[in-house]
Order: sequence, then C-alpha cells, then structure tokens
Amino acid sequence: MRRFEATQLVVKQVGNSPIVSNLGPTTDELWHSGHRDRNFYTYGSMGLCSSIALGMALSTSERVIALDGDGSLLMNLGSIATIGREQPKNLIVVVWDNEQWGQTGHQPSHTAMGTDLSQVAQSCSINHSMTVDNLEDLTSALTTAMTEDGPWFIVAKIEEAKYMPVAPIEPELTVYRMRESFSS
Ligand SMILES: Cc1ncc(C[n+]2csc(CCOP(=O)(O)OP(=O)(O)O)c2C)c(N)n1
Ligand SMILES: [Mg+2]
Repeated sequence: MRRFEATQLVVKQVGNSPIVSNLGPTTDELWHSGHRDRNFYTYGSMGLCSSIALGMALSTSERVIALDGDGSLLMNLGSIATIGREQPKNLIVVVWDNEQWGQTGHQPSHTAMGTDLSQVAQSCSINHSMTVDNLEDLTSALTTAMTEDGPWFIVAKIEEAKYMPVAPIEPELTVYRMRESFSS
C-alpha cells in the first residue's frame, strides 16, 4: 500500500477530526491530500507526532488521529508507553511503517530487522494494536477505531513511492489554525 492513497483514505474516513502528521513526506502527503484547518503538520520535530496528538486527545473529547512514522516512533518509544499509561479513549495512532528512515536516505529501521511496533504497543497496555498491509484492512480498522473506544494503535505497512513536492507549511499558522478550530 502506498502512503498517499492510504492518507487520502484516512482523511475521507475521519471527517472533521484533527490529524497530527509526522514530519517530512507524511506531512507533505497529508497537505497534498487536501489542506484542512484541522491538520497539524509537524516539521523538524521528529518523534513528537504521537506525543502532540496525545496532548490534544487529553484536552478534547473529539477523536484525534496521529499519522506517525516508524523511525520517529522508534526515536521516542516512550511516547507509546505514555499513551498506554494514559489510555486516551479518543486517540488513534496510525504508524506509516516503511521500515526505514525514508526522508534522510532510506536507511533501514528496526522494523526491517524484526521490531514489531504493534507488539510494543500491546506490551504497553494498548490492547487495540494491530498491523495492516492493505487499504481494505486499514479501512476496516479505522472504521472500528472511529466508533469504539481506544486508544488505537494501527501499524500500516507501506511501500516507498516518489516523494511529492514539499508542502508550503508555516508552523505558526498551523498552531493558530488548529487553536482556532477548537475554539470556534
Ligand atoms: C531529532 C532529529 N533527528 C534527526 C532528524 C532528521 N530526520 C528527519 S526525518 C527523519 C526520518 C524519519 O523517519 P520516519 O519517521 O520513519 O519517516 P519517513 O521519512 O520514513 O517517512 C530523520 C532522521 C530530525 N529531524 N530530528
Ligand atoms: Mg519510516
């Protein structure tokens, strides 16, 4: 499965829910899927996507979706343990697992060598943890995650594809838009 098609599917399925995206291609492809004020694009802040989404989920009753990356989560594995500890019912973490630190030169990550992030999540008391490798299974996992209590942790195995143009993101504007979207 390709991340862009999978991202388009996520955007379609989650309605107006806030989405926090990992830095680099994940953020670019979310923007190219169609900008929405409820997209929180991260840039440079590797390892913080799921942590930001956790903070958001704890501050709202809305469902919050994180689109994280394997390499970034591996750099901040503690965020999985904190999600397991806090048990936010309204948080859905999707990990785009291309088994590499893609953006910086396609170096194979630990998930290419046997690390199973959904098992890690399971061991951190995130009981709704799973791995999917096609659009159909991703759709069905998300459909359930959007209606049943979480936290949810969905590892989506993806293939690398040609990168899209870098999205014209202004971090200050991203924060402003997201805050406004909660207050209005
Ligand atoms: C603290 C920190 N270390 C390193 C980087 C450089 N860096 C940017 S993206 C990236 C790879 C991220 O990997 P992953 O989350 O798997 O996303 P992918 O590029 O595979 O989509 C790295 C190492 C950074 N931005 N911040
Ligand atoms: Mg990766």
